[in-house]
Formats: sequence, structure tokens, C-alpha cells
Amino acid sequence: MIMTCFRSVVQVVLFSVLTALATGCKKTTKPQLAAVATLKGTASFPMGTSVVASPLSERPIYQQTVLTEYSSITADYEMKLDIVEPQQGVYNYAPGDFIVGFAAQHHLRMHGHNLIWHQALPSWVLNFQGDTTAWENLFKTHIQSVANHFKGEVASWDVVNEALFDDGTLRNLDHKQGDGTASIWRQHLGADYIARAFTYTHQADPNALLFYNDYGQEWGGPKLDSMVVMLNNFKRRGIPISGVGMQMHIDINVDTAGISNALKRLAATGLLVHISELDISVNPGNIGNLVFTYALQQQQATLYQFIAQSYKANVPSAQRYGITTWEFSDADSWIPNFFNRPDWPLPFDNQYNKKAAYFSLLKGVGN
Ligand code: 9MR
Repeated sequence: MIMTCFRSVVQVVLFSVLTALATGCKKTTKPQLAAVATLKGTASFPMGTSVVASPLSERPIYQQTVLTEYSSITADYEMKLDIVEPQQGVYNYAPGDFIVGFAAQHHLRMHGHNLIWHQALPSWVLNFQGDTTAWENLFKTHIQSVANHFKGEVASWDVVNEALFDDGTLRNLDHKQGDGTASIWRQHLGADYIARAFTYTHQADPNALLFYNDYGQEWGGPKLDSMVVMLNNFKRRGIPISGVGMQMHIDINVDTAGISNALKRLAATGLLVHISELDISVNPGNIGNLVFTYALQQQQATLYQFIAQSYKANVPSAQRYGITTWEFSDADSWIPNFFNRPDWPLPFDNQYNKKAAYFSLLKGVGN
């Protein structure tokens, strides 16, 4: 009797001690935090942003956001002709090298931007005097020097940027002389210079994927038509082109059917499709004292989600090169400076906080 009682007491004490120990153990185990979703962790295709070297090296929140959210980067301007060759034969690769070094160190895809553009040209190019052969030599030397320098470090290039006028014809100096929209390349090199730019780039870096990059495809009409004709023509001729970039500098009044139509038609070329410079302006009317109201925030957010969903719906997965925004914080967007107006086009606000646009983009890229 005494023994049985003793045994029960021991059992109760033992049970209590074990329970206490177990509870104690549980208490000291840290609760598992649910991982916070990120753009790159959620999308099944690369998520990119353009970057500038100085904030990337100097501003911790900028660098941290790039590393947390994105798997691909593009340089805003550090690889353009006016920066890499400010004077003929004088190369300045340091800013571009910093960005490609950052990409390599953190295993980010590096998208090169750009080799041939009618803007961002230094005066030595604008004032260059020479015959057709001399121009061809300048053109080829520039392309191959830059492609060769970044070879093995960039995955891809925007080889030619914005070669078409909005009416779908090729930019050239005869068309709209003097207003800055013409192309000195077309003037001196003839209409087929775009194809040759691809061939020259491919000779210098056969492993890089080569893109034609432009804006306004979502308008449909002659610009999209001409682009599709040109891309199909390059494919038929065996010109080494891998993809097309749809910049998508759009605003909240955009016709969404135009976006889906453009994605569908560009995907039908069989090329990779990159949404390459996305931003969504909320102040296309240039209103000086505009307030970024809740309604505007929601309107913008809905569009970000729509674009991601339309991209998935219209571009087959094997052709999705990814979605890249042009910078990621409103603090660093080109739009307020360029148009001299308040605007809030990107997924992060001026303080690098996530906006409604961010959460909708995140929802849109997920499955
Ligand atoms: O955002 C870029 C800005 O910082 C540069 O000063 C400018 C000139 O190099 O280029 C801007 O980027 C443009 C891009 O290269 C092509 N599509 C339009 C972009 C905005 O103007």
C-alpha cells in the first residue's frame, strides 16, 4: 500500500518535472517567423531593377533593397557611350565595372544597357567628320570595345535602343532634324545598321543574349507593326537577336488592352520578351501640386498587378526574360526631374518603404 502510494507520488512528481522541462524547453525555443515574401522569391522569372553606381555603393537601404528583392540589374547610364568613351579612345569603365562587380559578387544577372542609342552621345561623336567607312569603323569599334570589355560579365545586351520614331519609321536626321529625336547612326550608316549592330556584338561576345529595346509597344499601331516586321526580318535573315525589350514607361491612363496585345504580338515572334524599364506615372497631366491620394495609389497598384498577370498570360514561360523596373524607389525615378513635376511611379516610396504598388506587383508575379 505504502509502496503503491510511493510509486504514484514518484510518477506524479516525475510527470510534473518532465512536463515542466518540456514546457520550459518549448519556451526557450524561438518561435519560427514566417519568411517575408520578396519579388524575386515569388516570381518564377527574373525580377530586375535598374541601378546607379553611387547609391549602390553609398546608401545601405538602396543596396539592401536590391539584394533582398531583385535577381537582375541594369545600369541606368554607366554603360552608355557618353560615359564609357567621353573622348575618342579614352575609356571610362570604372562606374560600369563597379556595377558588374556588384552583380557578380551577389550572383545577380547583369543586363547590359546599351550599345547603340541616338542619345547619350558625347560631342566627339556628334561632331565626328568622316566618310561612310570611317563611321562604320567608329560604330563597330565602339560596340566591340564595350562588348569585349564586359564579356563574361553581362548576360545580355540592349544592343540597339529606340531606333524607331513613334510613327514606326526609322529615326534619321532628315526626318525631324535638330529636335534631338533623330539618329546620327541611321544618317551615316544606312537603314540596315541595326542588324549590323547585332552581328558586331555577337562577334565580340557570342554568349550574350542580344535584345532590341524600345518604348511605346503598348500603343499598338504603326510602331508595334514596324517592330514586329523588323524582328521577324532579323530572325529570317539569321541576325543574332535573342529578345525584345518593352520599356513600358507608362501612366495610369494606359490602355490595358494595348499592353496585352503588345505582349502577345511580341511573344509570337518567338523571341525572349523583357519588360525592361517599367514605371507607372500617376501625374501625366503635369499637375504641379498633385497629391498622391489613396485612390491614385490604388489605381497604380492595380496596374502593376495587371502588368505582371498579363505578362504571365501572354508570354510563354520559356520566353520570359523577366520584369525590370526603372529604379525601384520614387526617390530615384527619372520622371520628376525630367518632366519637372511631382510623381510617384515606382513600387517603393521616397523612404524605400513598400507601396501599395509593391504588394500588388508581388501578388501579380505569384502563381
Ligand atoms: O534614367 C536614365 C537617366 O538617369 C539618364 O540620365 C538618361 C540618359 O542616359 O537615361 C535614362 O534612362 C533612359 C533609358 O536609357 C532608355 N529609355 C528611357 C530611360 C529614361 O529616360
